Amino acid sequence: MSKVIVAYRNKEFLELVESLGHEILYSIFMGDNRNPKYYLSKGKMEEIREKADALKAERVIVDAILKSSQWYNLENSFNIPVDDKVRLIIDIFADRARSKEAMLQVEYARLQYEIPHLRELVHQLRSGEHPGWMGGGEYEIADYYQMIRRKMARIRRNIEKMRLQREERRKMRKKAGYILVGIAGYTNSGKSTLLKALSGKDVVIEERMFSTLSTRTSKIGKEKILITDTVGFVEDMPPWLIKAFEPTLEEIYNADIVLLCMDGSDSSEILERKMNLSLDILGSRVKGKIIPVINKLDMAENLQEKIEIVRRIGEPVLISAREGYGLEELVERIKKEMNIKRYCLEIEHLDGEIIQFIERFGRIKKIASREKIFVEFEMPADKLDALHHLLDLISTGNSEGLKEI
Ligand SMILES: Nc1nc2c(ncn2[C@@H]2O[C@H](COP(=O)(O)OP(=O)(O)OP(=O)(O)O)[C@@H](O)[C@H]2O)c(=O)[nH]1
Ligand SMILES: [Mg+2]
Repeated sequence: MSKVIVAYRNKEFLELVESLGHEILYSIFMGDNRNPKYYLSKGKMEEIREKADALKAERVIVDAILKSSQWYNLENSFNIPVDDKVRLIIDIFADRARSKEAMLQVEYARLQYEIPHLRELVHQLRSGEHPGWMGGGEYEIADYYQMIRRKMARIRRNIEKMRLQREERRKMRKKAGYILVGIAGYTNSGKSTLLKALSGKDVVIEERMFSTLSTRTSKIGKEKILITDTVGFVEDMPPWLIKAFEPTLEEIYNADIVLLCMDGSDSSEILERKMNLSLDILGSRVKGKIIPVINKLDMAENLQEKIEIVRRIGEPVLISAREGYGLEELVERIKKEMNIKRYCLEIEHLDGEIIQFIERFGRIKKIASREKIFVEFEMPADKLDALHHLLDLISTGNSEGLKEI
């Protein structure tokens, strides 16, 4: 990675830069003064140029979404590569991508990012400001541009294929009676830690942003619940970049329950900002219920204030995914939201079909046989009518032995 100079608006941006492994030689707060041609003000430009020379910086990173003309002007002025926030996020994604799907999505985003920059280069060449720049010049860039377009179309087809497979898989899981739970939230809020704590499986957890890009689905213990981890959110992600990861987010949009994981160790103000941002991204597309979860309780100060903020979207469940605190309550809450109830069935003869039905949609807790057979089980309440029907179909009056407990 590179030795960089960073112009930032938000301290969080420095973390983002460091999480990619860059060495920050110097950072400068941007303030509100802007020169539209460069985005940065003249004074800041001067300061950066001086520091870049003195410290031998290899790259300048700007906490903004630059117009391609601004990017071009900055590179020309500094004479070293300039990255904006979008470019940085794409680089981080590229670094973290492990699955084939994530790699394709990152590649797509990268190409999409390049297009306006290429247009800018062509524009500059045509206007004659840079005769002969890049050797072959204009035509070479035009060819390259066509190639990118073709490549993007190919990737899009591949991603669409994977999306359909994913949809099919989701349908099968639903048919098999699973409740689908998705974990959403800001990057580094502890989503993967939560998945691991609930499922006991190994997942990548790191003290850096965007450690997870692709989804991973696990079962919660013996419950009929499947839980999926997803890519984290961050401020200022342009809509097209979020769209590149849409197939992954579909796991969230189509889940029965979405756990909105929040970092309780953030200040109330930051927690609120991140919560609002997450809700903006999830928007109206979430079909299931959102359960707000405040994580990192072990490090949370002013908890009451944070609970009040989060109550706006629902009563939060308080957990520490790392310390394993509050996880049972969370599972209970999921069941409650799904209206999973506990029943007892008292029956003369337990038919295989009945067992199959209960196991498909619920979970048997206890079977005891005295004169009759007693089955205690949990099941979503909306399956009750169907079970009644099945019981009576097997033997009239059978369903009288079925009670909620
Ligand atoms: N103190 C404390 N730290 C936690 C807790 N849960 C997670 N962490 C830490 O928070 C950091 C991020 O955790 P991850 O689970 O990787 O976060 P994530 O939301 O999956 O992040 P991305 O995949 O980057 O979006 C790690 O260093 C975890 O150890 C917790 O309950 N308490
Ligand atoms: Mg993760």
